[in-house]
Amino acid sequence: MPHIVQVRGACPHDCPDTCALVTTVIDGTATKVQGNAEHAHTGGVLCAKVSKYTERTYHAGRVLQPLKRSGPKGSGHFTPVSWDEALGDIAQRLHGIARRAPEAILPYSYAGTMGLVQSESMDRRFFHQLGSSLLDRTICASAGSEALTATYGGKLGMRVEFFAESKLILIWGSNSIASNLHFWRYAQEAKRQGAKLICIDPRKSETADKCHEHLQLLPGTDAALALALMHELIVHGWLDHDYLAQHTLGWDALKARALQWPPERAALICGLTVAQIQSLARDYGTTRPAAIRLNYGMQRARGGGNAVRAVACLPALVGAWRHRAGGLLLSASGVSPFKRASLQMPQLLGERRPRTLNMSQIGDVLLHEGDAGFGPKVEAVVVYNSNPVAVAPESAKVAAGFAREDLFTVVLEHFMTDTADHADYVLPATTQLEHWDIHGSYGHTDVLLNRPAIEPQGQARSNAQIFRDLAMHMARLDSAFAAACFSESDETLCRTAVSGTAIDFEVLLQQGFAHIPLPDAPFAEGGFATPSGKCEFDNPALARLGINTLPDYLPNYEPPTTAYPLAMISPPARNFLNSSFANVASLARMEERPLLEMHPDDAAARGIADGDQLRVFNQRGEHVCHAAVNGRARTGVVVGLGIWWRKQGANGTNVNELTHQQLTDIGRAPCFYDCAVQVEKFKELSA
Ligand SMILES: Nc1nc2c(c(=O)[nH]1)N[C@H]1C(S)=C(S)[C@@H](COP(=O)(O)OP(=O)(O)OC[C@H]3O[C@@H](n4cnc5c(=O)[nH]c(N)nc54)[C@H](O)[C@@H]3O)O[C@H]1N2
Ligand SMILES: Nc1nc2c(c(=O)[nH]1)N[C@H]1C(S)=C(S)[C@@H](COP(=O)(O)OP(=O)(O)OC[C@H]3O[C@@H](n4cnc5c(=O)[nH]c(N)nc54)[C@H](O)[C@@H]3O)O[C@H]1N2
Ligand code: SF4
Ligand SMILES: [Mo]
Repeated sequence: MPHIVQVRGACPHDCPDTCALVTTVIDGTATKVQGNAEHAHTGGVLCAKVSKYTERTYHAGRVLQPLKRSGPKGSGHFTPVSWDEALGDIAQRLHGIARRAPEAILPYSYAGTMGLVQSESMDRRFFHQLGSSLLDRTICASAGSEALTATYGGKLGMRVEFFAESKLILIWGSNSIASNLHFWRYAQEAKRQGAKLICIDPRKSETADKCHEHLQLLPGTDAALALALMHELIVHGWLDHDYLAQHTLGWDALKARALQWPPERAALICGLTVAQIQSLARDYGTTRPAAIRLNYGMQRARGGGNAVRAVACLPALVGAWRHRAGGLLLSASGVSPFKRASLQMPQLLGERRPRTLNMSQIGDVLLHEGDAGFGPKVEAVVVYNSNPVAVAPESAKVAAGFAREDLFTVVLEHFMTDTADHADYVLPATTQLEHWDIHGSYGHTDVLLNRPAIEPQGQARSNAQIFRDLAMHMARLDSAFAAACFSESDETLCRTAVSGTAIDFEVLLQQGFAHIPLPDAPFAEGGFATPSGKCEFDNPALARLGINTLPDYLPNYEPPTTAYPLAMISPPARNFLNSSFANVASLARMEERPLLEMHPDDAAARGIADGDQLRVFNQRGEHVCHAAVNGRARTGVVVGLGIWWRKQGANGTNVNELTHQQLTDIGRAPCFYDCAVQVEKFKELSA
């Protein structure tokens, strides 16, 4: 008789849905991964990517033993070594640098797994004790997070389930069907109940296809649109004066600003018609309850933070917050009860205050020679849960930085990514099926527990285990690493994350998820988390950033020019998760090959037809891929769906060869979608 068990878990990926998983294990082998039907937000449904999680877990390309570089940097030549040899050598190297200049060591991690244990617990303790540089984790969400916090006082918003009761939903800067599928299920429910769905996106996305209306604005112009909507709400009297008076700060100033934004002005900037803007304003001003699902699309341009602020003001103008199905959701992760400080132990820093380096400028950071302002040159990088050579902007510089022969690089990975290729040591990490973890979510408000379903594959160890083991090797050189906090198990860390909170670990053990107790409508009676307790239209604290304290429209860094007349955006492909899954054959087949979507007019003007190989380039570099003249791009905009690995590209590049390292107005985040390019038919390489 085969031994069959079902193990409850959580999807680890950087996705707002944080699904509850059930893995079927037969005689120690995971045979399928499904959605947990008992978890309401998951509803038993997973996306195509994670339905293939066993394909990823048992992939022939898994790194299953520690590897040491045996060829030139970046050549991808490695020799297997024992854990003891790898960790002993890494400890020696890091200790040697730390004795001279601890800040010359840089941890680099993001959300390859979102679990608290495998992404922000033992690793942070280790680096805090070491005194290495701190990392400003800005690559995804900080523009919007800080903008939302400047307006509402935290990452707070509607509960996602109540979108199902809305009568109007603006899906603004989000391709929900691709990147937030479980929100889309609530939106569809609303649609069935008669709600109108409007998508605001420069690309005719899969989501735009399914909405009643689509406003195909130019990238980076959302603040202008939001200000014009305010203009219309004011001139037509579609305002909730009582809500404005009681629960907002700075209305007179915002009103004066918005009155400078008639739809005619915004229409020119946004590339929309006046009628489109007026019609959107009418819908928003006259439909109750009205909800906005605001997402990351608009944040990845110079004015991304201001754009989020402008949109985030809208619900207060019309009093949408009064109803639980009205308001706005960007992220509600601010309600998370986790004991992050207990996991990360910043007190291990003692008196030390290391510098903070911005992950979104890793290219420049690694190429910096060091000086009084910057501090010491970076001599060692430890990368985990991230693939910076593929995902960080201006990748020629990132790759050149990682190719430095004098840089000591350790990469904890599942696969030989573009980044792992550049390592001195690659250490095999476990996948979500092989380790414990605990998860919050940025798209719903439940907490999930992930239990290991199978044994670690090969010699893989969990990230937390690797940092525990590294601490043990360090302890031979520096006794501070012998402290008890460096030996707590993954399961203990899961418990620590919720101990003393409203979340009962026993409930997590039993059902795999637990609800955070919350009111239905967060701001029905005001009660914003800002210092004033109000929705802060005007926030004087923003003056320190050198920006206007009221929401404003900031033009892109790279407006189209004669040399580079096309605006390139590069949102995620539906079947990849950032650069994860690009190596899973069945999913890569669905995405076919690296593509650039073009409008028929822009393609024809360059003699390009659907399927042609092309060269997309600017002053930073070039990327060779194929044209998709598929009706999704508007004139003046091209779309390079990501994120393919560089080594999958015809000329060894991906879209980030073209992006730059300038930062957003708020949040120090990258401007992936603020990027001017030119395109021409490619002549030399063949497919
Ligand atoms: N399948 C899949 N799901 C994912 C991911 C993935 O890679 N694949 N990535 C995950 C991660 S890390 C994140 S951060 C989220 C991101 O997912 P979203 O929050 O949905 O953000 P993006 O995919 O960056 O962009 C969403 C939409 O915004 C549009 N857009 C681009 N520029 C602008 C603009 O200036 N204004 C407006 N209004 N829209 C614009 C894009 O065309 C795109 O259709 O998704 C997560 N989910
Ligand atoms: N041009 C362009 N660039 C972008 C974006 C864009 O829209 N356009 N999106 C940006 C955004 S929103 C984000 S969030 C970033 C994402 O960038 P990253 O956070 O780097 O995300 P991934 O590319 O998915 O890489 C995560 C890596 O972590 C590994 N991993 C997963 N789980 C574990 C684990 O438990 N242990 C270890 N050691 N490794 C693990 C995976 O194998 C994978 O290689 O990319 C950004 N880059
Ligand atoms: S990637 Fe997102 S939609 Fe897919 S299983 Fe994970 S949480 Fe759910
Ligand atoms: Mo992201």
